Amino acid sequence: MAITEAQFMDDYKTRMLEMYSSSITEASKSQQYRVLASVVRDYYAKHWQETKTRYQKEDDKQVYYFSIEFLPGRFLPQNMLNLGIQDIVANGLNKLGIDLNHIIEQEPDPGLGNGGLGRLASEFLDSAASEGIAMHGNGIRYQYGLFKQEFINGYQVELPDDWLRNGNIWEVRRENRACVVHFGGHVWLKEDSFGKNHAIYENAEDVIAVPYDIGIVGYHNEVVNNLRLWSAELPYNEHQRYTLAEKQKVNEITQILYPDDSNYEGRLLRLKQEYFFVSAGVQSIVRSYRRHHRNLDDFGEKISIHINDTHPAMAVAELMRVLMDNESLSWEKAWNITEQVMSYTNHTLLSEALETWPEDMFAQTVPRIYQIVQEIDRRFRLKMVPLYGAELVQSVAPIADGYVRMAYLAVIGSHSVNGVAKIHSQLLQDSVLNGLYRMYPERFNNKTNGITFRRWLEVANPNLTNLLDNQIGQKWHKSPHFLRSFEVVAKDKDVLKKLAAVKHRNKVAFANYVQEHLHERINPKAIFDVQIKRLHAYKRQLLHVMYIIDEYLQIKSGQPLPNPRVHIFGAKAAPSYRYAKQIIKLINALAEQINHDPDVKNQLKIIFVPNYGVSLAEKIIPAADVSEQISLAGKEASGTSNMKLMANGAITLATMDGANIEMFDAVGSENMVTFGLTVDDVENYQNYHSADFYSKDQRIQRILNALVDGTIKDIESEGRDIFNSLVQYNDQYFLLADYESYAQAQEKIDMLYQKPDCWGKMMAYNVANSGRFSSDYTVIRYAEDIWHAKVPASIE
Ligand code: H53
Repeated sequence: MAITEAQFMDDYKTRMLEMYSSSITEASKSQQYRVLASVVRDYYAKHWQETKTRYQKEDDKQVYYFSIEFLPGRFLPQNMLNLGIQDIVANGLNKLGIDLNHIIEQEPDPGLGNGGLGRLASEFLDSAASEGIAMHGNGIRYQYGLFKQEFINGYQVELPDDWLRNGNIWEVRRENRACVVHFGGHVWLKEDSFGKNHAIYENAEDVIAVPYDIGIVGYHNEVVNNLRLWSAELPYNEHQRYTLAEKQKVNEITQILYPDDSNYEGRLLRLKQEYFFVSAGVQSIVRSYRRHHRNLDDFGEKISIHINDTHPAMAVAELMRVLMDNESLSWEKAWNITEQVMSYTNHTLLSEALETWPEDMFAQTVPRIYQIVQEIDRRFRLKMVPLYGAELVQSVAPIADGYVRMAYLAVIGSHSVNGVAKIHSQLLQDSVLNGLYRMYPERFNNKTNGITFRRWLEVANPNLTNLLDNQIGQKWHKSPHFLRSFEVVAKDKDVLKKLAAVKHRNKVAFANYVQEHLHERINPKAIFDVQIKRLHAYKRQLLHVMYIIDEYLQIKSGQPLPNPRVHIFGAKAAPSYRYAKQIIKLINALAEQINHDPDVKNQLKIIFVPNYGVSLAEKIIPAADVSEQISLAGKEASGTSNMKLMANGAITLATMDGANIEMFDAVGSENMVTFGLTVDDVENYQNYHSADFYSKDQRIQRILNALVDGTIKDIESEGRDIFNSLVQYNDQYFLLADYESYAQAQEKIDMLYQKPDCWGKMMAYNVANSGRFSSDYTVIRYAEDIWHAKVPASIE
């Protein structure tokens, strides 16, 4: 973008006056932030409008990514980077006496997602815009984001995340694009004098969906796509007055994000949320298409709707509804279009995360959608029973045993179904979706997740970015495959030293952050051993904790550790997930004890960073030495923090699960430390008795006893429950079976860390081979194989 420093300073001062009638020095930091955000928004406003017009003029296929979560992180640094103005802004502000880094810290992270799913959706938006692919987000504008996490006495406490308190500079409310969404009541079909059916809604509850649009700025390419988030409001009617209770009931729909990650709770409000953003999204897509097309003949060629996990699966039935009830298409014509338009990504194999709605709740909440799903079910059975038999068909039909099954609906209504890592896609075909795979094998494919190097290197790790730029040039900014050449360059010992110096500088920066915010001193020479992800039993933070206890007992018995270690955790637990919260308490209790035990003498520290989210990840990841990716094999669909940490030169300590397997293929066995049961081992494990591991292995015994014998203070009930889960209730996630191999892997890490040349080479190989995990490539594969959308940028 062609803007000079002088021009920027002028724009900034003027905007400060316009918005706050204030001078720069008088303004608060938060005002300084809002002024800057508003100026930056102006810089892409024209591109935003022009992108829209160009798409219309060229009649490009438009892709809509429907997701109940987005996790964009701060927009300001990303937008400045993508517009190519970060240096101009930093220098200009500097001259005005403002430190850009302080201003960036003022922007709250939009809490519109829980974890991997939402973050991936945002990375895809960034990548699509950067590749010039016409892809837009469709989701919910939650008034309150995921809760703000605090620890009180080591327990997780959830506080509201009022992220919109000071408004959101990046969004534009578009009342003129509002839609009506019908809930409940009765629906019947009335034939008009031309023999066409019309759906008549009686006693339905109408809710207005008002869109708020956020521009998604592409990287140096003047493309700005759209993220449309819907907010629920009451219909405006001057004759009708509403009670407070009625208003609250409607506002409730978009008030709060459900704090569950890969876990499903069959709650009515969630069903409403899902239909709300799906219906509004589908209606607005059809309406805007109709503004520029005389009929719907080419709709399937020009529109793609992507169903991100099962939450938006009702899009299948909603598009059918709109095409039949509003556009008077026949079932057959509408169904052909729907199959052509829809595609679905599955993100989990966990049965507890696959949505199934009780039929009566579904029928009462979205009666017309229920009728349509019933008809989809009837036709599916009619076609498939003669081919595959009643039993198989029953096992995968959209409605069975009193439930509407969203994953099956999504597969049946889409032309493409994908998993998010090779192994995950394979397991989907072999197990969870096997019945449907047999019926529609051509629909199934894999799209391994990816990350955006712009945020995880250029924004988050300027030190490493500079080193890479100096060593291999800047081509990797546009095509991360070029990182590969760092492998060759890094054969030079001098470069490895520089790489080590970068890591050290990042560790010092994080140590300073920890000291300032958590009042704990950590030694930057220690191994920074990082596990950052939602707290979930299958992710096995507890395995990591077992090793810390092991280390602690070792120190207490008089043996020093080979290297000092800092174990860094970031994790939120769903508020209703008792076991996960007990593990949080355990980690905090251990931290309290170990960090203050004079015998430990700073050999060992635990830092549990509260309120983990995108902005904290940007601070932790560049400083990480070890990346813990230790889920039970077969449980983590892909993972994405594994890729971010790899790109930042952390060494992965991993089970053969999700995308770890592809990372292993990329770097080779010398550059990654793996351990534990494989998917096949887990599947073939006959008669697992965790109690045997406890009784036979003295090391495990010592560790687990520490949970219940008072060695670890202040965890009376948690220690006992956790102990029981592992010993009495047969350790669902095979921690004890994997412990020995995990501990050996940790010992290997210690050994490798003591050889700086070797460690440096491993770091370099990880950085150099991470390029293939760029979400730019992933999105291009979606565009080419699934959406059949134009990919303008040629990739080198
Ligand atoms: O999605 C990530 C995966 C990760 C998986 C996660 C996920 C959620 O965050 C929420 C719901 C869900 O079904 C899956 O757990 O393995 O990397 C993006 O694909």
